[in-house]
Amino acid sequence: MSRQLLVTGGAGFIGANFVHHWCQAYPDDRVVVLDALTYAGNRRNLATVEGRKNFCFVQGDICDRSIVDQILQSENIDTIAHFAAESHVDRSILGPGAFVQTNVVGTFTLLEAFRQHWGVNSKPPAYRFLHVSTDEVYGSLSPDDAPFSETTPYAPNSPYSASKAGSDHLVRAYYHTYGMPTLITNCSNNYGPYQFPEKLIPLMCINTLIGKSLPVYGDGKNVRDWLYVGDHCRALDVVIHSGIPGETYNIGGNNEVENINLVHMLCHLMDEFVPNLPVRPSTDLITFVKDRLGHDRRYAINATKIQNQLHWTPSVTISEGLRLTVEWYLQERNWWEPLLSEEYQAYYRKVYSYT
Ligand code: NAD
Ligand code: TDX
Repeated sequence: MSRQLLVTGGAGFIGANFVHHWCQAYPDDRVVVLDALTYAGNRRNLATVEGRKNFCFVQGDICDRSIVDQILQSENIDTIAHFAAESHVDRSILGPGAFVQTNVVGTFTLLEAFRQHWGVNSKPPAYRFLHVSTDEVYGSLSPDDAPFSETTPYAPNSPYSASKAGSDHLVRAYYHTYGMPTLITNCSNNYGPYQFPEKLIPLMCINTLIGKSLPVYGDGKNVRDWLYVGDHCRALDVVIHSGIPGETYNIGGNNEVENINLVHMLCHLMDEFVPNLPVRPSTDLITFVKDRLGHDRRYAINATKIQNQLHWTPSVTISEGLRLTVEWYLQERNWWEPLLSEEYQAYYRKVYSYT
């Protein structure tokens, strides 16, 4: 069966990787991207699929009900893959309002529009609403705690994770109340091509290349569970095709790494790949800076449910994935240089006020 997909946030990091994956794997499916092109959205992320007859890009806000209704109807959408969000924790600390608006109100708008569209079409069993969420909704783990499972109670600690938790609860309620065929995924930290420069891995790669200090928050011993973005996209594919409506699936890489160790790994790759770095060894650029407010200590995912029930496992190891990612940022200087705009520099000064 071919699908007509609406991908919200498809011009962002994971959304664009997902669109590439889907267009390659299912060339007969229709893919419509709805994206507001905020600072994090970039039409160039979709350059390789623009021009395909089964692809269409619409610039618009997920909070705009009329535009959402119009796309659902005119494109006869049967599947929503919902990525659009404000996604950066540090920005949510500086200004939480946009997070509540897009992540909560935007998700609510999509749910309402899809509920109406699904009902008008006599509730077809193949319809799906996939909500792409995060492991951050579960809060923070101590070193000896078991990894997050699908039954771990929610305990979000940042405005970002609280807004994602709010949206998860709404999605869950639409299944339980209306029987709408929703699916929720909670994934760990992604990395790979097209990630905006503000996030840890691209930030460290870019700063090393331009000889800027590498800001590590606090003692650098916070732990994240890293997953290569292509593996996340394959997991979302199996959840859309084989996931059971109403269910939640945790997705993770089984790759717990302390931030400081990750930064060291990146520095070593940079030293290996780039002979003429402004500062060598690049570890000399590492600077411990004031900690992020409310900084979660450790995230870790127990992904046995999706592994056992849907037969998904990550395929890219952390060392392979970091190598691929560093190579991409080295080759794609023309992609990231324009993103270091005046607006970005102003944001950077606010977060890293020591510079
Ligand atoms: P991103 O910030 O790179 O991209 C977000 C995209 O959404 C951008 O293209 C932006 O223009 C668009 N957008 C923002 N507000 C919008 C609005 N109101 N209307 C329409 N489009 C809007 O984010 P990402 O890292 O690709 O994350 C995608 C999703 O995956 C998010 O929902 C995030 O919570 C979730 N997630 C991310 C990670 C991660 O490590 N990056 C991990 C787990 C889950
Ligand atoms: O300059 C930095 N220095 C630093 O030490 C930055 C940007 C980050 N960090 C630390 C904070 C975190 O412990 O590195 C870790 C990773 O930081 P981010 O890349 O900002 O990711 P995180 O806050 O963990 O959230 C990410 O993963 C879960 C995504 O941004 C979220 O959208 C996703 O839900």
